[in-house]
Amino acid sequence: MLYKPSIETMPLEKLRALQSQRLTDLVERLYKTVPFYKAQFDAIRLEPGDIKNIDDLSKIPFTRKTDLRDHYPYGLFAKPMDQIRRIHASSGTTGKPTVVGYTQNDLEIFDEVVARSLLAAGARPGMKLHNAYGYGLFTGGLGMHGGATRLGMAVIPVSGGMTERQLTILQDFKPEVICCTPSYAQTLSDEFARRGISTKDLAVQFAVLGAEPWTDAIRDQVEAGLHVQATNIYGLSEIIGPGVSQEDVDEKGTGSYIWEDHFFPEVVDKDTGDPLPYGEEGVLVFTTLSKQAFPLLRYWTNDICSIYYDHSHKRTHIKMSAIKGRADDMLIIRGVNLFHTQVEEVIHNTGGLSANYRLIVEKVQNMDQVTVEVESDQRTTVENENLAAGLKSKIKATIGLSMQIDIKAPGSIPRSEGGKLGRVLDKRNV
Ligand code: DLL
Repeated sequence: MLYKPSIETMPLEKLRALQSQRLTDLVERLYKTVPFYKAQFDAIRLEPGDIKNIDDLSKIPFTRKTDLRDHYPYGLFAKPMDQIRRIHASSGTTGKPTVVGYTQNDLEIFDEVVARSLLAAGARPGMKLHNAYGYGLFTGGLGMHGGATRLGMAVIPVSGGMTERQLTILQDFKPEVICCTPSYAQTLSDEFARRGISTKDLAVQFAVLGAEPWTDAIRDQVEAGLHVQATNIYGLSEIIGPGVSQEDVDEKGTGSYIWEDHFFPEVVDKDTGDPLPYGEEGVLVFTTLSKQAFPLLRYWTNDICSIYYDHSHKRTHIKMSAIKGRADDMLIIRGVNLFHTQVEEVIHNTGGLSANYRLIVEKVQNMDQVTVEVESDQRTTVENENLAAGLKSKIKATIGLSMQIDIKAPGSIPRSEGGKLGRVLDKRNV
């Protein structure tokens, strides 16, 4: 490994000691500088000195998105504005954006975790990165940019959108690595195919995909379509941006390493908030151990996954499973909980279907009805009918819900234009 092997392979006891030290320092600091945290502690008569090591973390209350909104824009900053060097924001589905800030030291941590992530994804110093994450308030563009520069790559700051230009740059500038959302990687791959351009001669070898949930269905399509090895990068603005966790290119499908020297994860029960054992699925909660400007204690991400140690692999850091969805994006269909990624997995296991799909949810005679629109290039009606019947029965058998299947011609389902793609159209409440 080229980058900081001492940290990524640190024995667990040493990692715990480092985390405990960082947590106790952080708690002292936050109690003094952020009135919200002082009030949180005082309300339950918790004192900074009660937090002696990382095992005491669960004594601390959660911080939620609503707390961030209530202190909009800068109320949770732990450093004065003259020490802030960058501000990002993420737009939620409702209301005001969430505003986050970074000191110079925070930006260095950001660069470091993204550099680690790129390296794990297969990138090496001297390679070129086609960066198709959006630049701007979104953390994706500038976050990947800084980390790639730190690693010693040449960044091509393409940003999102303008697909035609992306294709030209991929062909002519010869980047070895691309990063974008998985749905946009699908768009790029489809566009090459539509124009009859072979991707075999492209220089690109690695795709670093994240910012939205995705499964092996999309991985297979992108890997075949662009001739790359595709890995998952996860992160959120509140914690730092991209680079909270990353899948290793040699360990695809086994989860993403969380850089837990900086971001301490817990998975908790979505109803009770009780910490869950490793391997159980629940809500991911993070404590930022080393950030200065915008540190968070036990931040409730709303993302659903599990965390576990996997000692058969390269690093000692904990892994997280692919995100199934966000707790607030979970559909409830006739009483059954459903994430769109579950349907994506079944599509993947059915064969003959592309991973371009969306779910339309409606009320029909007061009953929830889900229609799966999915593309296939099978031509005859009979073939399409067979595919639809196969998918329908697999969905019923694995998810337990009856859904309508609508096989569509290639290119007829809306594509990502660079940003995050919504795969569900819920018409029930409009
Ligand atoms: O999406 C940061 C990012 C940029 C991550 C580029 C990866 C690549 P936000 O806009 O604040 O930040 O959105 C964060 O996106 O809580 C998840 O729900 C979702 N998300 C991010 N990465 C993944 C992923 C960026 N790999 C929210 N898989 C998070 C599933 C993801 N969901």
